[in-house]
Amino acid sequence: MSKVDILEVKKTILEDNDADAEVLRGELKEQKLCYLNLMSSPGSGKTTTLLSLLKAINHRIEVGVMEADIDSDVDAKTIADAGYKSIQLHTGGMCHLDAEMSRQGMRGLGCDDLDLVILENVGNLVCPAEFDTGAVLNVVILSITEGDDKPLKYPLVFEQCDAVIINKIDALPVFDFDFDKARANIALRNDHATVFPISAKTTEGVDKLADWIVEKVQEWQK
Ligand SMILES: Nc1nc2c(ncn2[C@@H]2O[C@H](COP(=O)(O)OP(=O)(O)O)[C@@H](O)[C@H]2O)c(=O)[nH]1
Ligand SMILES: [Mg+2]
Repeated sequence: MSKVDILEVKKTILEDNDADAEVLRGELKEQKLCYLNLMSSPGSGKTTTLLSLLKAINHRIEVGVMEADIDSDVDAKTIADAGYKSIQLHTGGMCHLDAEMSRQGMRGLGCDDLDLVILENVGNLVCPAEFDTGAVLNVVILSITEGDDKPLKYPLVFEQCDAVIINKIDALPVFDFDFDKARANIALRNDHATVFPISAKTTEGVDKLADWIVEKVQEWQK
């Protein structure tokens, strides 16, 4: 197993995280570095999706991963074992990251050689949505094992995202997940989010998601 750096990130002392998030986006634009915040409930497949996605991106752009958790370094090791740059961020018990914690994480990761940093945010559909990380792209995973009604129950995270990944479609035969209902529930919250049905396990649908991300990163770098 790879050895990875673990960084204890400290919450901002600034009162206005929203303003700091705008400052961070400006810094990233100057550096031609894109930042994607990946959010979902625990176990919906963030790490597995990242592994499939990084393979599908296939170094068309260079990507580094920040794994945020309250404890452990298993996810950062999984990404490093697959041959990608990663760092584990510990949040000191907090269930989200803010813009300053993101900035500290990027410094620890080292981004000079990167086009994109992906944050695997703390598994939670509530807290992460309440704090702007400074991300350029916000993406939510809804796995079919969670049910098609989650956009109704957790509005904010679905309102703020640019894309919704519907993961674990390989398990559709054994769950009563209704795609039309899920799309309608997402549309109620957000009429511009692109929906990507995928299986991180079989990699079905992952190429389309990878192409969308590469395109968005190249747009940001223009
Ligand atoms: N069947 C199936 N299982 C998946 C898929 N994606 C993830 N899993 C499984 O779901 C569990 C949690 O996945 P993980 O990536 O660790 O989720 P995370 O906590 O959101 O990072 C693991 O047992 C994965 O193997 C998928 O597309 N299909
Ligand atoms: Mg994970």
